[in-house]
Amino acid sequence: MVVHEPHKIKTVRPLSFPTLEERKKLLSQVRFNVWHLTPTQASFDMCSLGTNAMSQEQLSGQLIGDEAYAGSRNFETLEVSVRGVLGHEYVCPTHNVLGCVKLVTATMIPAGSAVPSNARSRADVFVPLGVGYPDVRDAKEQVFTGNVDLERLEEILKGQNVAFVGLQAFADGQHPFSLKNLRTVRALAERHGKKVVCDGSRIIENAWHIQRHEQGQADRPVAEIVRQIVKTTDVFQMDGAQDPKSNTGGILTTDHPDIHEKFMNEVVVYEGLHTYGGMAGRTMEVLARGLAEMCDEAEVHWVMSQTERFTGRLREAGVPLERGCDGAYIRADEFFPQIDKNQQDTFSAALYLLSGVRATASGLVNRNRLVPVQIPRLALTNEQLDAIADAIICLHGQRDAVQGLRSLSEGKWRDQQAYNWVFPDLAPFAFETFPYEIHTIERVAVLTRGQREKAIREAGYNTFLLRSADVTIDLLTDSGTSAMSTDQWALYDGVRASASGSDEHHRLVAVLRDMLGYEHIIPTHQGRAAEHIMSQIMIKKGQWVPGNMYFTTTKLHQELAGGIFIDVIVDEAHDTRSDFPWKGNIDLGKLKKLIDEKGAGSVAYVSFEHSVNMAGGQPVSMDNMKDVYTYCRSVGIPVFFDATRLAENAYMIQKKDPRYRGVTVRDIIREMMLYGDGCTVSGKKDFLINIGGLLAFRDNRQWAEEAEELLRIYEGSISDGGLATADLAAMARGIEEMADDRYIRWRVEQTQYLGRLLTDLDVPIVTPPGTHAIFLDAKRFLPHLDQDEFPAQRLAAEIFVETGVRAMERGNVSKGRNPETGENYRPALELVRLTIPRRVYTNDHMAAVAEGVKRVYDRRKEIKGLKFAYEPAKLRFFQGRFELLQ
Ligand code: P70
Repeated sequence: MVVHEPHKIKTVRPLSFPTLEERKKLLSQVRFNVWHLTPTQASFDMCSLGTNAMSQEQLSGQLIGDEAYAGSRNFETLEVSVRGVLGHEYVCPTHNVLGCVKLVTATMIPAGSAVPSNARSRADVFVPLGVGYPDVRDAKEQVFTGNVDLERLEEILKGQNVAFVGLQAFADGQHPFSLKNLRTVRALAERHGKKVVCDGSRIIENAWHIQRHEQGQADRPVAEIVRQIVKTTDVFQMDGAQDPKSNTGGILTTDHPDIHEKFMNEVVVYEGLHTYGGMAGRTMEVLARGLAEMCDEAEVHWVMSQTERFTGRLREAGVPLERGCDGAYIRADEFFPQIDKNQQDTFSAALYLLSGVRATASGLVNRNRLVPVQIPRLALTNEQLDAIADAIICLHGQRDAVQGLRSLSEGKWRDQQAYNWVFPDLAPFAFETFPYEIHTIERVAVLTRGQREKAIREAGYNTFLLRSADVTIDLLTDSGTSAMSTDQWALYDGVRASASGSDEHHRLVAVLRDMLGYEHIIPTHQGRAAEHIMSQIMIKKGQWVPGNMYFTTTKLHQELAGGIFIDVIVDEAHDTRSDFPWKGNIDLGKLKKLIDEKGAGSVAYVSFEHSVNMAGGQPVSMDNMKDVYTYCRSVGIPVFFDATRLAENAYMIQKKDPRYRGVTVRDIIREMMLYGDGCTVSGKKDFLINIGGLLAFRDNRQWAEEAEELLRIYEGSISDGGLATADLAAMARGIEEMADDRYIRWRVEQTQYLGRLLTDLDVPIVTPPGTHAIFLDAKRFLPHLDQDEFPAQRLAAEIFVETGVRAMERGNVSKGRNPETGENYRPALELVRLTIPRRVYTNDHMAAVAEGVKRVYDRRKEIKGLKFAYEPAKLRFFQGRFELLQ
């Protein structure tokens, strides 16, 4: 079974991909020490400290810091989390783990004493303070390499003046201990009257290793193992920026009231008061929520599976590395055997030069020979990690071409190093991945099959009536379901709201004029509002409205205005097996015939949809837009686009029309829009927003004025169309983002990927795959069912039961009954739509969807049809309920 994230993406942060020339320039600016680069100068920044994606619940904690100096509520939340998750009674907050170390040093390490430890990384701190720091790690142990050599510890306990035994969970990021060893160490320390102090910043990774590899632990949840580890120590400390996924903060916990008392008395000297300890109130809240979430079994397994996959891929390719709890720790000296100095920083510089990936050693210069390539928790997809591994493998293949960095000045710490370098001539490497990192996630439901059967039965076998909370992967629609970017959020939050003119409105107008080349920009609250106004001002009763296949809301408003919709799409659009690349095209012959027959005066306008939804997300060619417009201009009929999915259509032109291969999507959009007189848009799709729409006209002032007249009555003011000012801000930014070539390519190619997976599995789908959705052909999927047994409706329900994936019926149920005959329409297309939200799901989700649909396909013969239990008169697909046919 395909493993996928137990969550979906809530907010994305755009990545930057500097060119080779930019990378060369930046490298020389930082004297070839990548430590000094910034994340926006890198493609991927491989560091796991404070870089994790949060859950939306955790992020929301950021907004409820009470920021009280004393007795803050956030501290109380933190206490509850610590007691609940870690099991210790007392907690002392600190600004980060160094704050913990400082308090422990001040209160628990008398001058001249030593701290035997299984970790080396704290030598940076202890050695300068004059604390003895003997290594007691068991070098012979193979699996639990962080275990303590008990004989050696006993020797030290007897011989030296020991302050306490200092342990680290997953010591130095590479060495986990076992529960058994930990318990023995504690007993040994106790016999010598010493305490055990443990840094558990990476306790989750250690607990996972115990569950995986220690005898008798396989069936225990991570949460239980975590608690047991903590309870086995006397003092436990954590860096908030590690497992609790905060951006900073620290905690020091214990069950000993006397030790806690000492911490409280010291914390005021170094950190802050004992109820905030150098953390902002919001940080305590984020940390507390992160603690409460960090043992989530599904999340732990997902994070660890990513680490295993990443290191496995590198190891298989022969890259010399050590296991890291959070990534691969590259053995730089073995990576570059021909180089005798500065191998670590040479690796960092060469990897950045090749790919823009930043990975760097930190701390003291001569600590070890490793470069950690750490995975920020939950922030990257497997597709990205595979590509990052490939960059390292690609560098490894060209390692002989790399010369070592030459030191200009040598310091004690890594950030003090500066070098000279001769750029190696490397074969180029380019990323073709999801161009974002994950900023926030939302957990998804994981139900048992039995629970899903119950849920769909209660929903009357109608996926519209399912609760979102019961859905694992929601492919009902791409409408309003996009993940916003951090840039959109920043503008959204920074807005100055207004019920009249606003800066955001001006900005939106400017962005749209530039993107579309249209003069008159009228925001609406969503697409159907724009369709309503467009239809009302442009259609006279009894006029024809030819279009390339209908869309439900569009057609409805044309009819409400007294128009008659007529379909003039090419015939190929109705053939689910045709491979014609431009199935969204208007058949110019059909259009001319209509106008010849009815006369130009009886046609209101041509309704021209980009990337035609009901045909399967099928694009229109540039030539077709040009031809239709040329003809319509000659007979005086306006052309209005439904430009809801204009960027997706533009990408298809870039991909399939060789003349546009090198042209940016932005320029293609602008040319497309030239061949029309105006447009309506549901902004909830390509505009990357959760609400919003648009009505626009190229240059006809009179239409615009008439539209604004209706806008004021039905929608809101002419400067907001009924949208919040904040939504205008998000929309303006979303429009810029939709035309980013990397984004739109990834977006449409993800849909194509799902299509390919399904065709490779012989599942019948509409070909070629569209831009926003894959349509399953229910007639071919369930050929034994009559169309009045609603095969698409049943198939959508069955897919939910099998996989937790929610799809949408687009067939006999949606089309309804013929009011004259009372019979079902039995349309040519009987489809199930798997619609892909933008920036929300990863390719692993897509693979899981394909695999699940295939399982349904394999048992298709046992699937029976449905009959209505309740059938509403209008738009019956929304509220209708069904029963299984026996
Ligand atoms: C979908 C959504 C909306 C849509 C569209 C095109 C090409 C206009 C609109 C309306 C939502 C939907 C709507 C009706 C029935 C089922 C689903 N399509 N033009 O899932 O825009 O929703 O903003 O008013 O696709 O396909 P709006």
